[in-house]
Amino acid sequence: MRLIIVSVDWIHIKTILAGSLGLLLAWKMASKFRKHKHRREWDSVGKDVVLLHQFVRGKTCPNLSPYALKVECFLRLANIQYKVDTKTPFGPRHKCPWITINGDDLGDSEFILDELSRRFNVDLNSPLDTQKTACLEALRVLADEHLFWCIMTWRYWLDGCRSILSTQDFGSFMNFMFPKFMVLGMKQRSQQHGIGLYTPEEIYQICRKDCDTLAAVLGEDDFFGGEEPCRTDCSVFGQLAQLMWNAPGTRYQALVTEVYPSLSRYCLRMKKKIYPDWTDLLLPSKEPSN
Ligand SMILES: N[C@@H](CCC(=O)N[C@@H](CS)C(=O)NCC(=O)O)C(=O)O
Repeated sequence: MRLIIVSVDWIHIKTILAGSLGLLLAWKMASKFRKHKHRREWDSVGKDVVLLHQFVRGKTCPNLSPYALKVECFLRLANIQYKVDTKTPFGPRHKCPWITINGDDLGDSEFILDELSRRFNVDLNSPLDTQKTACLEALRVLADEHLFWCIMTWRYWLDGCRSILSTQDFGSFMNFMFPKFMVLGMKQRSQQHGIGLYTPEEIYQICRKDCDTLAAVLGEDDFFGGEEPCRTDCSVFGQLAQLMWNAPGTRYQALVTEVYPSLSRYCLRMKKKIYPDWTDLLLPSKEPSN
């Protein structure tokens, strides 16, 4: 009798193992097939056409990722033909944005701008002298690597994702789930980074100081590049646009609209110059947009 039970159990185990293996194989084949399908789609955009992989458009600003806006601004300023994919926003290093060009996948906004400048022989900083270019590179680092952390720490942790959800259209399931993993995730990441060890007031003051610096460097100029936007403008605009359009009714938005109004005028100037189709790009919204 005991022997029969043992052999029946063994049959069960074998069936379960075979089933799991079958499922694993099917899943692997499906993901391989999906990758091939994506690859075919990505490579079909045409020679020298950039495919920009990024998050879906928002209701008040074309993207919630400052780096996606940065790359898109660059593509537009450099007159590089591009298309947008929002189905696969995460690429190399699991970051957004990334691009595909002529079959090559490239990640990291700064590396992307370097590579596109090389391939298309464009230099948005060409009118600037070496010293000005170097100072603007320092400002770019302030925007991409410092201001970014203030904004993200506030947006996803301190603000509990409230403002950002009001400017996006994620659907009710994601509206419910998003804060559940983002708040804790951002808290951990910003604490590991260091900025999350400050109080909310200190983080606001750090953000304010960055805006103070940006406003001082901009001065009376139209753009950071002077009369025309340069490469740094893409980075700075990407970050400031998050305060201007993706933080409605908050003191973070007021940093550009009230404390440093020259920055909101700058954002509007960039919007007008680079995004004449801004409103068409946005998702339908009941909120009035600037
Ligand atoms: N240094 C990267 C940063 C990109 C980045 O951090 N993107 C964010 C979205 S704004 C992202 O993908 N975050 C997902 C994650 O870090 O897990 C760049 O310049 O592209």
